[in-house]
Amino acid sequence: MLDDKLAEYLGSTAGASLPPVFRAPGRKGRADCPACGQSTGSRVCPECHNPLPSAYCDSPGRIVALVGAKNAGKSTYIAVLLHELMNRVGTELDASLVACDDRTIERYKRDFARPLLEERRLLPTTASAATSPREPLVYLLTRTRRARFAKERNESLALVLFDTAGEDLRSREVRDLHLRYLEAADAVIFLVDPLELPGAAAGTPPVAGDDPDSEPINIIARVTEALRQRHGTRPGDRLPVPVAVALTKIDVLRPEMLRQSALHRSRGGAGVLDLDDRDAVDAQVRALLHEWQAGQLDTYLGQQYSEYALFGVSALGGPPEDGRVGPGGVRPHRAEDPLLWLLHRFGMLDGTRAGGS
Ligand SMILES: Nc1nc2c(ncn2[C@@H]2O[C@H](COP(=O)(O)OP(=O)(O)O)[C@@H](O)[C@H]2O)c(=O)[nH]1
Ligand SMILES: [Mg+2]
Repeated sequence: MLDDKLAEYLGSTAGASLPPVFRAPGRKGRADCPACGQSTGSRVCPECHNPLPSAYCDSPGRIVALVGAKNAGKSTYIAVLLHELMNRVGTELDASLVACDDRTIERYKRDFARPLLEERRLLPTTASAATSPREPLVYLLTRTRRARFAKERNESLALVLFDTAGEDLRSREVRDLHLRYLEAADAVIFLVDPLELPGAAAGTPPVAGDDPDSEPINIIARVTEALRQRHGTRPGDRLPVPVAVALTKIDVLRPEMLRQSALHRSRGGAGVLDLDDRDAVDAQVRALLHEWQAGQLDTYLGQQYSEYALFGVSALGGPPEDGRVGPGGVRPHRAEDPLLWLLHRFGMLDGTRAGGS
């Protein structure tokens, strides 16, 4: 039957049909309908009536919001990051990544993996949440840890990935109805296209022109505002939410700039976070931001967040050609770095330094 709350969220009655919604303690993941007595394992959000993932993904969840201007590379990055986690990086970390609901499986295949990884087509621009409500991708990441003198144990993390277009953040209406999760984010991955920074394009004007809403500092300021609402911090206090800021598409940067640099090297893959490498990349990206007249972004993050880290990634590994992935295929470079850092922050990945701990 038609569900009014879901219809309101979707902005249409199409697809807004649901069995009756009722409140229940939901222990063991099931409950009986008070009206007809039928038992159900389906759960919906009490606010918007959107379906929730099954109970096995319940705890402990971390919401990672992925934010960036239009064209920053968000969708491409999500496609590649998830694929890396399910394959190479998953193997390295002894981690499995499993979708928590059928919609996630279906959407990942249809909107991300099939077009980009199989058909090698660039992804279409993400529609605004106002016209097509955004559903998150929800995964359970489970890591087996082997400590030298302790028993093997599994640690799990529900990873909730939202792909948010920067332009959605300017409308309070859209923010209130569709982007409430931003307030609840446990971590933010903020993607910045270096070619949009004034100094990086070297002569060519940034593609977005002078739309202030697509400027990285304005987008991160909107997110900061949302986070402050939940945390209730005073303006002078730093927010405790870790923020990973990644320059995307670093394959387009002039090669002489990257040669023999930390960013250019590959990360040594050993199932730990190499803290020396982390420091080197962080310093290099900071230097690039300042060189490209985006030092303000660095300063702002330092003022607002107690923990933020800078990254440089390439999801594709090379420039696309004619609307398609380049001839070498998708060859990600350091795409997993921001997530590894977050896992380290969440206590799920050890950090090491060359000189011992
Ligand atoms: N050279 C290069 N281009 C990229 C990369 N990732 C994305 N792009 C380009 O950036 C465009 C926008 O990417 P998309 O993921 O759709 O951005 P979104 O709007 O933030 O979701 C794509 O069409 C690609 O042409 C990358 O790693 N390298
Ligand atoms: Mg997109």
